[in-house]
Amino acid sequence: MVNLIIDNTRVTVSEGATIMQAAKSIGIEIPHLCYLKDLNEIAACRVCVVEVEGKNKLITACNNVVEENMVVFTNSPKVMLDRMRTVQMILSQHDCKCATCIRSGNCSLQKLSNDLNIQNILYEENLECQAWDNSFPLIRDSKKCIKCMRCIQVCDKMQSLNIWELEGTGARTTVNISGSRTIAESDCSLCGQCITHCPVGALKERDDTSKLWEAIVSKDKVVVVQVAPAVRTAWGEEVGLDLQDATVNKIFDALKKIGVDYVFDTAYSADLTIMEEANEFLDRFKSGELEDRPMFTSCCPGWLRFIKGQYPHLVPQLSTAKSPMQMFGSVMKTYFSEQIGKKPEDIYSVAVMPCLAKKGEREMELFYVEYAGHDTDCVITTRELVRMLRAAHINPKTLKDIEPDKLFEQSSGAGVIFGATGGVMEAALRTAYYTIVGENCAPDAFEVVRAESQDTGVSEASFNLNGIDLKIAAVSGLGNARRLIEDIERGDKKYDFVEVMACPGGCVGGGGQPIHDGDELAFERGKNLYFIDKNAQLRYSHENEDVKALYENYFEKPNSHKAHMLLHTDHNS
Ligand code: HC0
Ligand code: SF4
Repeated sequence: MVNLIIDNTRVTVSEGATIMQAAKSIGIEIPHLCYLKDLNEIAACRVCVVEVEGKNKLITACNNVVEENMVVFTNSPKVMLDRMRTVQMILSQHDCKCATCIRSGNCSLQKLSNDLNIQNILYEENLECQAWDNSFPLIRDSKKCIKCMRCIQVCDKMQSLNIWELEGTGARTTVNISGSRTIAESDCSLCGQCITHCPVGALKERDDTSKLWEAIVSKDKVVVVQVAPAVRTAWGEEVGLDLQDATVNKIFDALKKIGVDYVFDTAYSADLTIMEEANEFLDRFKSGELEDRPMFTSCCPGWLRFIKGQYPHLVPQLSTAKSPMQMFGSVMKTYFSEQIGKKPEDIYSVAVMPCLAKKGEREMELFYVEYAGHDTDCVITTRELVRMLRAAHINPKTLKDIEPDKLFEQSSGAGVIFGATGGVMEAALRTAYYTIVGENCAPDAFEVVRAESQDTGVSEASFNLNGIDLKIAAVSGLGNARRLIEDIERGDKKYDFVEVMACPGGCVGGGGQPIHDGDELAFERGKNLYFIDKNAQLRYSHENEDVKALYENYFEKPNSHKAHMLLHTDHNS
């Protein structure tokens, strides 16, 4: 252990701890912009400088380790003056139009300059504006970039995709797409992790809220909205509701209040997906098709972009099931439109998702059905939903819990846990067990596939179901997925069924979720989905009465010809 004094307080920490960690252990948050634990410890911004007795120069707290008997000052006049000058230099190269910035109120640079009482920008440089394709779901504003390098490190180290690189030198240094490509030409998975780790407004999602407002205003459109599992556990963070109050049922009420016609829970179509995917898995498993390589889940569009770009030869291993979002869109434009006496093209199908890649997924031609347009017409993120509610001055405290609309009212806890890593696998195993054994397993029989933290990013397990041995894995984060695939390809690992989610922790940690600079909330949010599952009346997808009715009235049975036409897809095309 190492003993030192920080701001006149004695502190004892483990050897190798940084000054920043030591200060944090006694409740002192040293300001910083670029630091991200284990990802970005390069002291690029120099905001975290501290004074150390006996040293002439200030040193950075994020990457200097503690020494025995060190005496550190984090807020001496010398430190604060230096920090102020540094922030003024950063502001001189930053587009400070806060009133129209998406991150206003949630910007680390804005907070820091307010805290340091900076009221003037001393030098204003002519900022260069890089060209950008604003039709792409991920948008970068080079004038707001503060060159903290977080996006580069997150994309390289966490997602293993190396989309960003540093270009230019000196004051002209900036971040751009690597290899002189445009973002659309790059292999970007659209996971959005670079956005949620950006301390300012340099990266953001394409805002699609005006399209949705137009559809709501239009008299010709019936606006039908589905809300994804992971949205319910995060939207409250943005509107100031406690976890137990921030229900999906209040989101339904809010959507109705802004003029939406029908509201549904994507957890319903997650149950439908399980019926298709679990049966597909058992068919492919029994046929011997999975002897060499596993079947991979297909519901995470960031993962789909990744496998198609990085491992195209593995695409045939994907489940052919569309994602719950796309299945619901397809059902809305066919069965549902028939039931309410409308034409498919009259339906405007919207999905509220924690995810940017879902914006890309809805545009993929492979989901396009000529007569009805795309399965999903518009995807907005959790952040966009909250912005819409704010614009409509909806007071979250006045919202009531209302049920989803008729035909698709029921959903199971198995559908809800789709939003957390391992959830799709666990839900599928509950139904696969029933199909093989003929009775239900205990609802938590497969809880070992749940992940408590991102320590390894992979959960694996083996089960014997009535004499059938199954080896499965669930992985989140694309860097972890790449390591797992390499293990499989080398023959070091063998699985029958693998779930992959692009974002650490699964959709709960999605790139469209509320941003809390530096705090990773994915696993806390995931626990909430498991809590909802535990308290749900229905815990098995195959017991969903509204899903059963859809088969009776429309699809006949899982994997029927009609189900294949509308609920499955060919990922090779
Ligand atoms: Fe997900 Fe989904 S679980 S991908 O993370 O499968 O975005 O929440 O909606 O489609 O259900 C996201 C979340 C979904 C889909 C579901 C799946
Ligand atoms: Fe990299 Fe994901 Fe950002 Fe794309 S969205 S650049 S893959 S971190």
